[in-house]
Parts: sequence; C-alpha cells; structure tokens
Amino acid sequence: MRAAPRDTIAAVATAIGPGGIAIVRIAGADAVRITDTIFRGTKRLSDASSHTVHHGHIVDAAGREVDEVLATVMLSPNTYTTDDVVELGCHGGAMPARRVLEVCLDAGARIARRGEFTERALLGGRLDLVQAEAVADIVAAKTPRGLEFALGQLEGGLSHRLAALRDKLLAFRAEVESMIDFSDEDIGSSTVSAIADLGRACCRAVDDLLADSAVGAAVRDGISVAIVGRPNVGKSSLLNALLRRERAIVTALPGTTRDAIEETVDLDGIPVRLIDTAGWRSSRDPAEAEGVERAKAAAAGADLVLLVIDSSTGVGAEDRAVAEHLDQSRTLVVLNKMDLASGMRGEVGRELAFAGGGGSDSSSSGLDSAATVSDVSSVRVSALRRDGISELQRAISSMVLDGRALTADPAVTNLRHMDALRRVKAGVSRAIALLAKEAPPELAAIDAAEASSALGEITGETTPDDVLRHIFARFCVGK
Ligand SMILES: Nc1nc2c(ncn2[C@@H]2O[C@H](COP(=O)(O)OP(=O)(O)OP(=O)(O)O)[C@@H](O)[C@H]2O)c(=O)[nH]1
Ligand SMILES: [Mg+2]
Repeated sequence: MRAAPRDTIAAVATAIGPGGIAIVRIAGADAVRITDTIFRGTKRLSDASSHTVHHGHIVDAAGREVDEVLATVMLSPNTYTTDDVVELGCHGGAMPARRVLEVCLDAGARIARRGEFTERALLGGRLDLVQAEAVADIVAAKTPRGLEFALGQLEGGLSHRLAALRDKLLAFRAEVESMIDFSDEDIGSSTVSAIADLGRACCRAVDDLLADSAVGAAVRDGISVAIVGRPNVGKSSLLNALLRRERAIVTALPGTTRDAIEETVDLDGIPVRLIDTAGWRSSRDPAEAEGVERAKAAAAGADLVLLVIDSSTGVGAEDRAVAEHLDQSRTLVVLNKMDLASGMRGEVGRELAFAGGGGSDSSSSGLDSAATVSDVSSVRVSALRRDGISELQRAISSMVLDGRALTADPAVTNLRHMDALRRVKAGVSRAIALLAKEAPPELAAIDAAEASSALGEITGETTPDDVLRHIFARFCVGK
C-alpha cells in the first residue's frame, strides 16, 4: 500500500444523480496525456499551464462526442494528490459523468479505489493520516459543529499538538535509552527523577489531548437514544416534540407504534438518532410482539434510554417491568403528561428497580451515598404541550457528555486516536514505574518505544497496512 506506483486513476467525484454539474477526476503521471487523447478543445491540455480551465468536448474511441466539458488542469506537486490532476466538469446527472469516466478508462486510466485520491495525498506527504481522516469526517459530518471540528483537524490543529507530544516523547525515550549505556553508579536518583518528570510531562500532554474527547466523539459519530415505556405513555408524542414535527402516528389507543421509527436531530451539534419504539406489553398479536422485541433490542443497543412514564397515572407494575430491563446509568426517566398530573413528586427512583448501573436499593453498587443513587435522573415534560422539552434536551446532552460542557472544543474526536493515545500514556507510565523500581533501563526503553509507536499509528508513520485499508474503505469513491 505504501510504495504505490503513480499510475493514473479516475473516478466520478460527485454524487450520482440529478445535479448542476458532475466531475470526473483523473490523477497520476499520465493524467494530462490520457485526457488529451479524448479531449477536443482549442488547445492541447499538455500545453496548458497549471491551474487553468479549458472548454472542450470529450470524444470516445470512435470519435463520437460524449459530453461538453470544462477541463481543469492542475500540475504536480500543488494538487490534491500531489501528482498531475485533471478534473472534467461534465453536465450533471447520472449519464454524462459515467460515460466520460468510461471513455477515460478506455483511454488507459484505472478506476480509483475508495479514498485513493486522499491516500495519494497521504503518500505524497501533503496530508498526514489525521488530516486524511478529517477529509472523510468532513464528507460524513452530520451537523455544522461536526464540520467545524473536522475542518480544524484538516487544517492541522490536532497534527500540531501531536507533533509537540512526539517531541516530548522523543526526549523521554532518548533519556531512557541513554541510561542503558551507563553503569548503575553513573545513574543517580536525581537523574531518574528528572527522566520520570519528562515522562510525566508526556502523560499530561496526553490527558490534555483526551480532555473533552467524549464531546468530540459524540459530535463526530453521533449517539443513539431509544424512547421506551409501556403503551400509551406518550413515546411517539415525545419523538414528535423533540423533532418539532408530526413524524410518528399518535393515537389515544395503546399499541399504536409497532415498528421502531428512527430520526436524527441536531442537539447542540451532536447528531442524535432518536428511536421511537412499540409500547412494552405481552401481546398475542405477532406484529406487536415483534415490535416489543425490537423495542428491547433498541434499548439494549442505545447509548441512552428515555424511559417514559405517564405521570397522570404514576409508576405502575408495567413501568417497573420495563425498568427491570434497563441499565440505570444509561437511563433518563421522562415523566410525561405533566399537564394532567396533579402532583407526582420526584422519588421515582424508589419505585423503579433497574437491571444494572445502581438502583434505589442497590447498596451493592459500592456507593455509600444511597440517597443520591436512589434519585434516578428524571425530567418532567408535557409532550402534548411541548413543555419541558428544552430541559429534556439539556438533560440528554449532559448525560451523554457526562456533565462536560458542550462549549468545549475537543482536540480528539476519533475513537482510533483515543485508543492510541491511551496506549501512549500506558507505555510511558509503565516505563516510569520500571525506572522507579530500578529495573534494568532496557525494559523501560521497550515500553517507551511502544508508546512512540502508538503515537506514530495516529499520524500514519507506524500505522499497520490493514488499519490504513480500513480507514480508506470509509471514504467515497472519487475522494
Ligand atoms: N395530556 C397529555 N396527553 C398526552 C401527552 N403526551 C401524549 N399524550 C396523549 O397520549 C396518547 C398516547 O400518545 P402516544 O404518543 O401515541 O403514546 P405512545 O407511548 O407512543 O403509545 P404506543 O405507541 O401505543 O406505545 C395520545 O392520545 C396523546 O395525545 C401529554 O403530555 N399530555
Ligand atoms: Mg407510539
């Protein structure tokens, strides 16, 4: 994968379908020569200067006109892939770009793999792996906030901070390795503690990078929230209230919702996939029974569960039966129909026993302040009147972000980066511990080297090829 020969690749770079224009991108050593064989314009593209646009027609091998195009010529090295690139702006729609691509392939270009243009930018040293991944994040961004984070990453925000960490880590490694060459007498305890200080500085830098990464991951990848509860408590009404439109059918009859309904909303920049589910009850109707099974599966798979209770009737046996399946730490109780409730007071925690994550009577959770544990997180709303919905939204984000501020601007958004950074810290910490125990410095050097290699995986220096392939498989063709 690394030493890819710069053969000439081509792909349609725009989405297939009706549109104003469509672009076929050609990149490689022969990009201009190949395009010249199919381009008829006022001048040959080989005579064109870099970054110029030329009007003309694409013709097939039989000399038939395929489309009228604008050809943009961009010469190496100041191009997206770093090699010569030609972009053919065709008429929009599915056919013109597809036909132009076919003619390019007949003329000697090879169809590009997913993400291959960006992969070449990586191989050409124009982007590091973090920036290449940011390109995919830009394409996949689901909220304006997600786009903002990805653009910051493409512009090198994270790469610069990782470079600073690498310098610290190299200094630490160099000191640890230099200890190998000295005899025990030469290494005083003050030397060891100075080296350990360097290591601790690396750990602090990792902690800084990881701060607010949960926010970053939520913004980049989104979260899923399942709305569950017994029939008729107002789950579908709540979905509609959160979406601010009448998406799901609401009726006064229990058992209205059968299949799970999913919709995504932007909650302070976090793409939240809301899943409205069938009311939980045992039913002989096979369709409803299947719906209940799906509701249980949605609750098990969701990042957060909204357990909806009808506060006009209070907590009953059916509500308790639902709660028994839920993990309290991932559950937010929504007391709906507050407009009807005469006075249901807090303390719902005492009436609900959850499957896990602590409950009203779970002294086994290891927390000694049982009083606070018994108070499950709950929010009062009226889905019908749209009251309390913004409080609910705030409660959702604060649970997802574990109380962290939504205004934080995280450095790290990608789970792969988080995992590698944790391994950097683990390696450095192990090395520090070995030094403190006066173990042979060779052992500490191994751990320090592992930390370095984990850091290199983030930027692409030491990323295994299968991981690279996996990363680029996420890309679109033509990117
Ligand atoms: N007064 C009042 N009625 C509500 C409120 N929320 C929902 N309802 C009513 O409760 C009934 C059931 O609402 P749905 O949203 O269909 O309830 P559901 O939980 O989705 O029901 P199933 O899909 O059958 O499980 C409807 O008549 C709604 O208008 C509320 O906040 N106040
Ligand atoms: Mg419903």
